[in-house]
Order: sequence, then structure tokens, then C-alpha cells
Amino acid sequence: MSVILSGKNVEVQEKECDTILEVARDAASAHTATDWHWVTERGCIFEALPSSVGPLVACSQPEFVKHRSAWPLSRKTCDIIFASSLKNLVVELLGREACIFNDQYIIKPPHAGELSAFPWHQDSNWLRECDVEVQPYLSAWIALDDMMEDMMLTIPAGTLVIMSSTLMHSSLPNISNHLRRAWMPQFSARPIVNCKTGVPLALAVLLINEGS
Ligand SMILES: O=C(O)CCC(=O)C(=O)O
Repeated sequence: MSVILSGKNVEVQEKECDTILEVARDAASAHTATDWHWVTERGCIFEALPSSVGPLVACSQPEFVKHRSAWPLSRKTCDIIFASSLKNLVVELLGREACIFNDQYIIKPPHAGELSAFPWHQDSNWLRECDVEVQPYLSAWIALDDMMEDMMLTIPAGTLVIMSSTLMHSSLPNISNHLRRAWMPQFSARPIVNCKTGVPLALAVLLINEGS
């Protein structure tokens, strides 16, 4: 566990997270700032790109960057994914074929209670039901708010926790007065694709674009 995002990059991610939340709030027709029910109903998880982006965006670095730089998302996040100490660490751990596999925020509303707790699980559980050749992957959970003990851990914003996808873990509810935001991109050692069709299960964008 160490601080990986500078204050400036924490701000970039906080702003993107808040914009995604606002857009999702409008789509959910939740009109009051104190109504958070719709957030816990979707498991407190917000994907940066919709799963409907299609295989081209999911596989090609230039296409991914183009879509991931357009409103409501931030171009600066692409620099964090593809050119930062986070990327260097991921390549060190997973090798030069490392890909971004998922790109998501965990947003826990204030006083969300048990509905915002994550029970014991392995991140890779859902792959068991998919027709894929599983590749090792890891989750890079990065705090976007200073977290006190009542939120889980006492850590400053920007702190990274790296977890293998097979690590059993859980988290407590947010019982604080504050929104509790984390960015949690996941990275695989190689593309994770459907065994029969070769279509990526989620994202399969190489961090190192050998062609560039
Ligand atoms: O942010 C948290 O509380 C935990 C998130 C988590 O465990 C997950 O998304 O797998």
C-alpha cells in the first residue's frame, strides 16, 4: 500500500468520478442530492465506458483513448493509464502484454450502511461463468478521498492497494458523513477473450503499444 497518485492526479480522478456520477444521476432520474438509493442499487460500481463500446474500442489503444477522452471522461486519465508510475508498476508485475481489463469507480454514499458493504469475494469469481481462458489479473484500488477508520482504512487520497484477482477480500459500509470514492482499474497479463469468438470479455487494451 503506497501513495501512487499526486494531488493533481487525485483531482483529475475526483472530477471525472463526480462527472460520471452526475451523468448517471440524470439517467437514473434521481433529482435530489440526498437521494442515494440508486447508487447502492447498482452496487456502488460505475464503469467509465459503457460495455456497449464494442470490440474495436475494447482492443485498440488509439480507439480506446479517443473514446476515453471524450466527455464526460477526462483525457488526463489516459495519461495515468498509459504513462505513469501506475502503468510502470503494472507492467513490472504482469509483463509487457499487460492490458487494461476494467475501468471503474466504486462510489459509496454517506451513511449508506450495509448496502455499501462488499461481502467476501474474489474479483475473478464472475469469470467462472464465462467461456474464457482466464489470465492472471489484478485490481488497482486507489482511494480518491482521505479515508478514516470509519470508512475502512486510515489512508490519504491517492493511496494504492494492489490485489490479485484471486485474493479473498471484503469491505465495510460507509458510515461516515462523506462520499467515499475510489477508482479501481483492473489489469490483465494478456487479453481475456472469449475462447470461441476471440471477442474480449471486457477491455483488452495493451498498455504498451508496440506499434507507436
Ligand atoms: O471499495 C471497496 O469498498 C471495495 C471494492 C471491492 O472490493 C471490489 O470492487 O471488488
